[in-house]
Amino acid sequence: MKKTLAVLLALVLALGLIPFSFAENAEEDPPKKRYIILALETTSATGFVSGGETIYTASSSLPEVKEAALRFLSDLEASGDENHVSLLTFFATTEQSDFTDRLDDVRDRIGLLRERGSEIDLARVFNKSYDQFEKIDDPEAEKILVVVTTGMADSGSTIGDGPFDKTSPGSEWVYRPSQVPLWEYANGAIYYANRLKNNGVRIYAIGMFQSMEGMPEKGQGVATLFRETVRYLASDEFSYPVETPAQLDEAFDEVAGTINNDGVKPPETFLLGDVDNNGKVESADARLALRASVKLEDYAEGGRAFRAADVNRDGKLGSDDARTILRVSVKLESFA
Ligand SMILES: [Ca+2]
Ligand SMILES: [Ca+2]
Repeated sequence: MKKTLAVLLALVLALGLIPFSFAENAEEDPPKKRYIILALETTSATGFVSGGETIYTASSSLPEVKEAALRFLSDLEASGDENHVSLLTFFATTEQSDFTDRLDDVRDRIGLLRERGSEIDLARVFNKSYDQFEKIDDPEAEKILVVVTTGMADSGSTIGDGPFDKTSPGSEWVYRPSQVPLWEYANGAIYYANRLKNNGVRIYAIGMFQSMEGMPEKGQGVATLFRETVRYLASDEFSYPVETPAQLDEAFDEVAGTINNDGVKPPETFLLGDVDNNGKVESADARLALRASVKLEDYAEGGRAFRAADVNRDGKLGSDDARTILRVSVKLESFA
């Protein structure tokens, strides 16, 4: 038996596909139909000036975001549901593609993204998404916005009323050219995000805070403002703060896992052996685990995918993990 499995694993790795499929649950739910806008901030570095001096420069995370977004699309595909995705990129303005179920087209667009702009009109993201969702006339379809943002807004709509005011953390920070406090822009974005939610759109917000990691004491208030903004933008508990690059993949994985699970956060953040996070342990997971064991997949240590793949929990991803996952997927074994 051992030998057969080794040969099968080798085949799987060599061909990149499963030569035959194993019988799965015959009773499957009918595929769900979802419209998903994936909104990515493309701004380059942002300088923070206090007392005439630049105290901190937050660098762009676009390269990491692109990579994680590509994985997010693969995670979505794992569900087998009907996903229509529109890519929206934003800085002082927005660019948006039509909804398409050809996710390869979306991948191509993501691949071409470059850092652009320095000002950020966050309210516009929600306004434009509102218009885009208005075009969908299928009342049954689920509408989802996944926004990846630093939580910063310094252009576009400003509103005095909202969750933030003169007493909020970081309220002394203004956008220099306009002298408008940043919290007024934040209120503007939150206002339009709420309008979207009230129209039945679920908003997942991934907060890119790793670029604020080295912010000195003086700037901590404004960093708090950005963090809180992301929480307000998201629907209920669907905000995902990212503090380290490795957490970015995790956040995208969790969002995809929750979307695939019809908007319900899976009780466990991962299922042992379910490397691709589609809720099932299948031969595809064994393939990913095997690829990870030879460094063809790069899973951050301690991350969700890593923990799901390390089924013998020895802190390493080896071919033995892949083998166990394959055996479990065909019910020759179960996890201890
Ligand atoms: Ca799986
Ligand atoms: Ca292991």
